Amino acid sequence: MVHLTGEEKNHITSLWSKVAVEQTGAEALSRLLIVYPWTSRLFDHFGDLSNAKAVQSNAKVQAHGAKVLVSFGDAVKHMDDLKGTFAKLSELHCDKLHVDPENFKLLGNIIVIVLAEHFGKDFNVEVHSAFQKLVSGVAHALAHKYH
Ligand code: HNI
Repeated sequence: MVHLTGEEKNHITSLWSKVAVEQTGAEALSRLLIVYPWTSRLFDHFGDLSNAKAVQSNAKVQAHGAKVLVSFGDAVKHMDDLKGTFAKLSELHCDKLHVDPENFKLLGNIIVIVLAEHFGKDFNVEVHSAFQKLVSGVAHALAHKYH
C-alpha cells in the first residue's frame, strides 16, 4: 500500500495536467520492449518488434502505449482507491493476458524516467518521489487480483 500526502497528490495532479499522455505512453511502452526484450513475447501479434527501430515505428505499439497511459491516468483521478480502480484490469492481466506482475514495476520505472526526461528541472526530487509512489501503487493494485 502506498500513502500519498496531500502535497504529493498536488505534485502529481499538477504535473499530470501537463503530460502529453498518448505520446508519453507510446514512448514508455517502446522503451519497455527495447530495454526488456523478453516482454515483447506478450505482443507477438503486434508484428515486427525485432529491434529498437522496428519497435519505435510500430503503430500498434504506439497505440497500445497510448491506451495504457490513458488508463494509468485513472490512477491520478482515484489516488485513494487504486485497488478498486484497477481491480478489473488486474483480473484481465492475470487470467486472460498472463502478464507477469513484475512487468508492472518495470513499466512504472520507465514511466518515471520518461517523465523526468520530458520535464527536466520541473521533475524535482519531490515530484519524482511522489510519482515513484504512484507507479508503485499502480503496480501493486494491478497485481492485487493475481492468484
Ligand atoms: Ni496492459 C491490455 C492497462 C501494464 C500487457 N493493458 C491492456 C489494456 C489496458 C491496459 C487498459 C486494454 C484492456 C482491454 O482490452 O480491455 N497495462 C495497463 C496499465 C498498465 C499496464 C494501466 C500499467 C501501468 N500491460 C502492462 C504491462 C504489460 C501489459 C507492463 C506487459 C509487459 N496489456 C498487456 C497486454 C494487453 C494489455 C499483452 C493486451 C494487448 C492486446 O491488444 O492484445
